[in-house]
Amino acid sequence: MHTLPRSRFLAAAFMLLAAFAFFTLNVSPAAANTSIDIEKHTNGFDADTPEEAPILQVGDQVVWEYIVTNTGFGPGRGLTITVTDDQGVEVICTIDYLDVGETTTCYGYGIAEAGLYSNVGCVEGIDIRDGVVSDCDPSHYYGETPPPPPPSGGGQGCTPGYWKQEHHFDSWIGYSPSDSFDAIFGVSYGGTLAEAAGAKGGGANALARHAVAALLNSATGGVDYLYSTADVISMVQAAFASGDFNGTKDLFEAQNEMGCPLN
Ligand SMILES: [Ca+2]
Repeated sequence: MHTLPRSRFLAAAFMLLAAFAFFTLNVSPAAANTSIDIEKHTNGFDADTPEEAPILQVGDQVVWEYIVTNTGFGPGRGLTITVTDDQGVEVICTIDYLDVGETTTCYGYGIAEAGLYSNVGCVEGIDIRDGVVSDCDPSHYYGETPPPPPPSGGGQGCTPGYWKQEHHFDSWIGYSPSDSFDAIFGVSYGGTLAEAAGAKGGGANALARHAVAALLNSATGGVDYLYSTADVISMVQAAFASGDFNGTKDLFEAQNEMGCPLN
């Protein structure tokens, strides 16, 4: 068996190492450049930090973009690229092939939740030659709870004198001049709504005409009326039950004379 002197063996081993290093560093320069990039956006904002988070209203649609760029990865032999989201957002993405220098965008969808929301999109590429490369990028939004709608302040009302006129009957919404007053309000008074609107005198008659005006003011979208239709009906029922017509009449009258926006 032929054996090399120890010094020649070491020299050969060194040559092999040098050759390996040469091939690793020079013959496969692509390995050093291998990379893939992902930029994740929320509703168009990169928003990498919480400070950059766009403000959304709770319930708004959220669109996440996962923008993947092949910045120098793989010749494409057995290339696979997958995109995931750390919060479990379903990433809609089909990357059959992504050449070096090419970019594609994947999408995820959600509904804005309250408070600061953060998720991270990650891409992983696997190639026969280059192995595994990956990149991750976060984005944020802040979900703001919309303020409740301001309570209807009222401030408008049309008078019985307006509503009783026949040429204003086209402003009646939801009720007809010929409807029975008693059927609508659930009381015993008599006559139609139109007759009640034109009733003269005090007591029950004064309440009846203002009740009809209040009812019609509450039912039309054209008048910003203080009371709802349900309020008006229950107030009328309470007045008839108690016999105190004047107190309720005064309340309606104050609102019915606030100013009529209808023509
Ligand atoms: Ca980002």
